[in-house]
Amino acid sequence: MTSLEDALRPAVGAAHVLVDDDLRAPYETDWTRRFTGAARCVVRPASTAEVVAVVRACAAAGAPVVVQGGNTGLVGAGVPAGGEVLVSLARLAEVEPVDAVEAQVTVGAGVTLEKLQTHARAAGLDFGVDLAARSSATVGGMIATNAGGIRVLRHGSMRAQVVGLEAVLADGSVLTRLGGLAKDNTGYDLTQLVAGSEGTLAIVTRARLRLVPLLPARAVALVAVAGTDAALDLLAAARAELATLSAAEIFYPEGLDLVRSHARLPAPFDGPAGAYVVLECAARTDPTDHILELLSSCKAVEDATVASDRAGLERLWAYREAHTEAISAAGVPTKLDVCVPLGELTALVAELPATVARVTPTARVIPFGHLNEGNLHLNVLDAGDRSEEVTDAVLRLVAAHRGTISSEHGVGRAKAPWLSLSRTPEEIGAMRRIKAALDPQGMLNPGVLLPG
Ligand code: 2HG
Ligand code: ZN
Repeated sequence: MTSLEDALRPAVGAAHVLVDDDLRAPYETDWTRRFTGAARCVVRPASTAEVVAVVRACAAAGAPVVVQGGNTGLVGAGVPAGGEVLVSLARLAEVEPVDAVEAQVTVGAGVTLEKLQTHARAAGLDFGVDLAARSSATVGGMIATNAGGIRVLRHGSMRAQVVGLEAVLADGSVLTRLGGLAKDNTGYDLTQLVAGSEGTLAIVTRARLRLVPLLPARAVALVAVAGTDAALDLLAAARAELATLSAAEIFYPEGLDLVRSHARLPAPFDGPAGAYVVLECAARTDPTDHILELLSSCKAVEDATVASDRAGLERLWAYREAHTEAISAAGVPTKLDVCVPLGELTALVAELPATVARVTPTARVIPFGHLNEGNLHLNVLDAGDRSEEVTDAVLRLVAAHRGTISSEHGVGRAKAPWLSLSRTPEEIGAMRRIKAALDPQGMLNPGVLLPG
């Protein structure tokens, strides 16, 4: 009798079935170091046909699989819970030539965001989603989680960029829809069903992506404001007056302190502020004047610094983008990623410290995120063994403010027990029926998204 590993070796090549502990290890712990589990083995297919062979072999052996892209996920969806075959899509890294007329491109699931951006820009276009993990995050994982990032304000989330995909179902059959037609009303939208399904319905192997105009002239303002309310006043003015607005982000003094000591950055302003907003404009020609005009007329602005050269843009963005790394350097955070209506944001931020302190006085919350969407990343440090209780308390607070328990990182294993705070029993029932229809054996990413 042959083992599953013996069936996998001819499917992908013996060098790409990793069984030894030290070879598997880099794939088995997530970026935050919070989620970790032993894989039965790691398999690295290089084509859709190889993914099909892997899925068929695993299905025949009754072996569940967990799918991994760049391993930058933050909800424990891309690392094993224990014993699954880990399918890494990193080798599906082919990029096809940009179709300039359609403004589309077809790429493999393992292509990193950075490679996609470079490829699109070389053709005079750009990709609509951008995020801090760009050098590692891959297209397949970004589709699976419906990733958001800093340009949702201008171009929408990942789903809005995906015009078609190729994906392998749990029985090894392949959905191929890479034609990229702008209009196509021929039944269920399987592409959008798979997008955001966190690897539970199908394994994305290739994607047809929409591209956007390249806007090479950018101006960024880092603005000190009194607090969340003032940040929202500034956002309202920016939305009303800046046709070129491409990002509006927020962070607070707690995060700034961590970032400054981790990245050794100077204080951006002479005095302290209640909150900090990053506004970015992007256009064909320098949009600095637009930003300066807004800053001089908006009463919420207490202090501001503006840049439009490459080094200056990087310097100002670093205060916001270095949050994740700075927080991780300070400990293993409990990561929450929530979204509330903008009218609830001030109350949520104000109530967070007491909510967390009621669970454990040692814990501290570092909020930051995407102001335009009301999407806050709530990173909790020093929760000790009370991480679950902190999660429960904060997610209930968010639900009470009409928010969602997952905004752009996905539900994964981390948030699955709280799914009912954001979705009705009827919705969860419908999701379960779809899952059962497409993956009756429960092969793909078990335990992810749908509570067990
Ligand atoms: C970001 O916006 C990412 O920087 C990561 O979504 C958020 O580390 C986090 O919690
Ligand atoms: Zn984010």
